Amino acid sequence: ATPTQPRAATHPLAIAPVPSPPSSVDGFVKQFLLNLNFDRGVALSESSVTDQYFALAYTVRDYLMARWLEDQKRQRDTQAKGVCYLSAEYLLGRQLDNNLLASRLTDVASEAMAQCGIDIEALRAEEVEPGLGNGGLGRLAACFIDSLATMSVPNIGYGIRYEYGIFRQTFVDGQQVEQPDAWLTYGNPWEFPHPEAAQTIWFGGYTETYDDGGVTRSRWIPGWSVVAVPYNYMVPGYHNGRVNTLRLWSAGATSSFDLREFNSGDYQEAVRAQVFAENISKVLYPEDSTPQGKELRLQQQYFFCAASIRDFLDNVLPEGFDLERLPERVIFQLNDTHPVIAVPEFMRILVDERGMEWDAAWALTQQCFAYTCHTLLPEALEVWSVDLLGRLLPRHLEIIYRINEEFLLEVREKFGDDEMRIRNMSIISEFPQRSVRMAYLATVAGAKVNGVAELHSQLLRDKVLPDFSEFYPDKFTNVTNGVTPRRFIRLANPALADLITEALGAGWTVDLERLRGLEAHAEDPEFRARFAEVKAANKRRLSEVLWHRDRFEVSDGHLLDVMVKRLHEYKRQMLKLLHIVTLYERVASGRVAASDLTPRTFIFGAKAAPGYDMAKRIIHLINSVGSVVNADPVLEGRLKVLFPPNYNVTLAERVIPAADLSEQISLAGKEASGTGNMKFALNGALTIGTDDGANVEIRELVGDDNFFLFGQTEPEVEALWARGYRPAEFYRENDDLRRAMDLIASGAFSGGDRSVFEPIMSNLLYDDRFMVLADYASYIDAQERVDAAYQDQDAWTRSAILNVARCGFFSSDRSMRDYIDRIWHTPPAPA
Ligand code: F58
Repeated sequence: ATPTQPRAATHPLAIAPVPSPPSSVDGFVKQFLLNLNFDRGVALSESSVTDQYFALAYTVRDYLMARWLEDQKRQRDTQAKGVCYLSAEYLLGRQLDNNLLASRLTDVASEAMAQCGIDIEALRAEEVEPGLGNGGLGRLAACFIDSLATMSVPNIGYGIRYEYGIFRQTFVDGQQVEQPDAWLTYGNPWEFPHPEAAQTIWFGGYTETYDDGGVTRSRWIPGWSVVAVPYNYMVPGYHNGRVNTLRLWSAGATSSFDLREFNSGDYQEAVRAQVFAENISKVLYPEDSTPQGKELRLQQQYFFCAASIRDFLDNVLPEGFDLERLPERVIFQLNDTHPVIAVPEFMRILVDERGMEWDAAWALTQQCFAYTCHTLLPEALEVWSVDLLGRLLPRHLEIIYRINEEFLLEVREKFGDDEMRIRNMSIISEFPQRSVRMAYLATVAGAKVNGVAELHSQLLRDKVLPDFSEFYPDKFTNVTNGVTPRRFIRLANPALADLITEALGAGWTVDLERLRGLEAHAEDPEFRARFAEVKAANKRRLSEVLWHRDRFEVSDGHLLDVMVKRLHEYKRQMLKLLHIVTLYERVASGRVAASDLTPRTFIFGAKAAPGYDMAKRIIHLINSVGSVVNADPVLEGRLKVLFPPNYNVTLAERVIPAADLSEQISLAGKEASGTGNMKFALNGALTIGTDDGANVEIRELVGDDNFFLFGQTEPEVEALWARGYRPAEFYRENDDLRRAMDLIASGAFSGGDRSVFEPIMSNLLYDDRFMVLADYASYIDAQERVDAAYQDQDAWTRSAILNVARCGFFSSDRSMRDYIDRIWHTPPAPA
């Protein structure tokens, strides 16, 4: 186990952490060379870029180390209430720059590297980003732990150290091909493994009842186990000297397991056990919304939850801690349903292992957990078949049954024997097979349930969990998402950050509402000119990146129109594509002169879940349209479609600051929040968007004049479904739409082959679950307003500045304050 009580110190230097090296260039150079020599085992003259990157990373770590150790000690000493964030995903992005920024070492490090004759840019480029998440949900977790550290809130982020993160996307003939993301190949300088603190995690087996002094109790006799090895990561606060911890678990074989096999001489079998165990943390499931119900995924979930709960109870809490006081000490925040299995695990520990009465344990659980929901799509709500759950975690299934039984009794007490309602609210659903509804379990167990934007939270109450919100009227709340201004303004857009600091002074990075001060500057022509120059410079920078990366060229003077997010039908990349094909078709057919087009470059970035057929076809179509449009001289180079493969956090940091127009065009009522929308607005892009997710709040803040709204509202969508939606009617009645779809269907983008994209076209015509055709006319109309607005560059820039000025609300620091006020009730840590 981790030593929680430090041994008595004898040497004077041993009573406190070794102090940080001096923050001078000389001090930095010296430390860097020490690391290069002693940790990498090379001399500077012989070192590779990889060696240099590692030594630089170690050096940055060295500066953070004393603070990290102090914070861990402080947390042990004060036992202040903290947040355990349980998340299966953390989409961290590169660490080097962020950690330099947090520790105020950016300039010192550049100068030190220069003195060593090293280009620090090359070292930056050497870092492989940890892609331990799929998209919004994982990136949100990364923003949140950054904000908590910056706000000095004690926090441990718990998750999984996947050996392979989100797949690398490549295109072969325009089609997505997935490659494994072997991000650990060269090692990882940012992690601290603690194999000595490994825990055994049990699975399978059976339960039995036994007599405990006259009471019949149940206990679990598990069948097999793996070990969970913690890897710690530093999470430094921005300029506040705080360093929190992210603890990710890696799976391995238990030694008893392979020893037994080894002794019996079956070496093959011993190795098989090893491989089997390591599988659990081998790879991130690349699903973006539809959980597949795979056994390994449930193993992953239980693996990290069990390790985390036990780690907290055994290693973070002091020995002999009175569990009755746990709610004063911790809140476990469940990032979606993926960690909900922590609930029955917590109950099992309290009741079976610590001998607590069920009711007392349940009362604690209902104070110590809270649940964040990130979706509205019914197919995205996780369920686990009772078969599978019972096989893997038989005792947990019993516990879930009992939770459900007692919950349904309460429901009966309140609503009477309304069997329909009972069936609807049961944690166990009976069709199509008996399964556990994880969102219901989370809702019953959690002290609070929150959605991630106002509209989403309201729909969650009214549409997804209406019976529950009636039963628990005070449980439901909203916390609108946010993004960290450190990574997404300071690091991603240094030119804008400098301009803001010049206008407003320092301090806005941790108090983003101060951006309001830019409103006045929006009226200053000189400021507008400088803001426009920043945007232009960011476009040039992006252009270099895309040239270097993909040999793409971004033409000067184009409106940069960007849609980057996971590929999903509800997000409607198809709507964007129909706009592009419409513009092309108008010119190709001679109805519009190329010279009348507003020059635009469209940038897509999107990964499709490997098993999501329609999404992959849409990727193929985007690439195919791009090939034709980019090559057709009829357009005189006025439209360009660029789809750089493998969109990730690193690319986002280059694309977002360059964008003029942000595409947030999901069908109303489908996107829970979106966070890309916030990043774009904060970097001075204007949004074209539907009344969905956090777009609603963005528009309210920036004002209708600075936002291109289109499409049906959520109630209008509902009404159209109720009337009967027939997409083919929209096709027949809209000439532009018909021509665009006919052009695709004709094989114009598939070398004459009409079959390739037929499934997309017939889906749109006869099904169109996400009402692409219904919103098409309104979208095209809004795009025409965009074109018109872009003619007046100065007015556009003014709008862009107002977007930045009015979006300070979307800092994840504010999200954290809302969680603290509405859910966690953690006091700020003493300075
Ligand atoms: C996203 N969900 C929402 N899920 O779609 C987005 O609106 C929201 O802004 C964001 O969460 C943060 O709240 C999301 O990213 C996943 O990626 C899951 C991964 C695991 C399988 C199920 C989907």
